[in-house]
Amino acid sequence: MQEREKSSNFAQNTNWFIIISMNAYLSISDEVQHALREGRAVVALESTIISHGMPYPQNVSTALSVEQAVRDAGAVPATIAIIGGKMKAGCSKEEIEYLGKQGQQVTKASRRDLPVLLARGMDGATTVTTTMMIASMAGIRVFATGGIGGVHRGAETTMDISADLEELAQTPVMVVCAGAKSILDLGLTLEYLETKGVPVIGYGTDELPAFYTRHSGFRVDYRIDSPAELASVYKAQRAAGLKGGMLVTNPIPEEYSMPEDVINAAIDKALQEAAEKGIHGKQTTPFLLAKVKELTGGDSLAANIQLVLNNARLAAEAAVEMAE
Ligand code: PSU
Ligand code: MN
Repeated sequence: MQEREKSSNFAQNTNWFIIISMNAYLSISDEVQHALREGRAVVALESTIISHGMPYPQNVSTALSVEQAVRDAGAVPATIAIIGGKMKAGCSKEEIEYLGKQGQQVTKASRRDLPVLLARGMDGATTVTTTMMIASMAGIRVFATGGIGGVHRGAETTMDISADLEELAQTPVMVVCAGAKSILDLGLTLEYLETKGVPVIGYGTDELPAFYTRHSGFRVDYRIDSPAELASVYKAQRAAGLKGGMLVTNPIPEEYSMPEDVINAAIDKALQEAAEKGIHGKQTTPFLLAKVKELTGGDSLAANIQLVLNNARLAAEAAVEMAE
């Protein structure tokens, strides 16, 4: 039995090595490669949150403390981005600093952007979609972020639905987030995820958290209270041959959550301004995020930083359970 396990591990590792060495556009850092080869816990982290989600220099310091939080919980962080036309799993400190300084100058890279960015040797900050894709290519199973994209308010006419939802439906990565901001239509976002067959888990809660606040009024499919059970659900999904990932929504810690009326007023104002200015397409989410931040001052940034750290810790704990 043990021999059999050993040889199937060997076969898996060999397959993994062949797959990653076949992709000329994929570049995995030495540390991440070693961890994966030894079957240790690895947590993917996205880079659009660095370039488009927070101002410099807080974006860089946050990205580095998030990596540290993953390490403190016993896993190896892999910040993902596109640098010089390579899909990087495991950015260096210098690369994180570079993306943070470039800010909105870097292309926000979704699935449809990859072929051109790679062929032209360009840089790109990865969204939830492309971070999941690259994590999966590298063999990383868990990913921590702040908030995901979803169905925008008014999508029944604009058809603005984030590619993040499609990716969750097809790519086998567990995404740990703090729910979604109510710049989106949260009810429609849940409906869409249901249609696409994506399990939505509340961590320690029956309610979908709304990023800055712990409550949205919408129920999630399942409540799970331990990293071990998160890992077992992910493993069952794989063992049963099911496609797609899963969404873990982890509420912001009470002490950092924001007053609902303050945040909702800011969101309403941001949506109104976006409509007046005719903001659309890939600019919508970064515009709304920046406006909300501007309207709520430093408070929302502080909350944002804390919830990402909280998600990184949980993702690392789940990854450690998976590796055992
Ligand atoms: N929502 C947030 N913070 C973010 C994003 C969304 O609260 O940083 C970013 C993520 O990278 C997400 C992307 O994948 O925006 C979604 O963009 P769009 O709505 O254009 O798909
Ligand atoms: Mn969109």
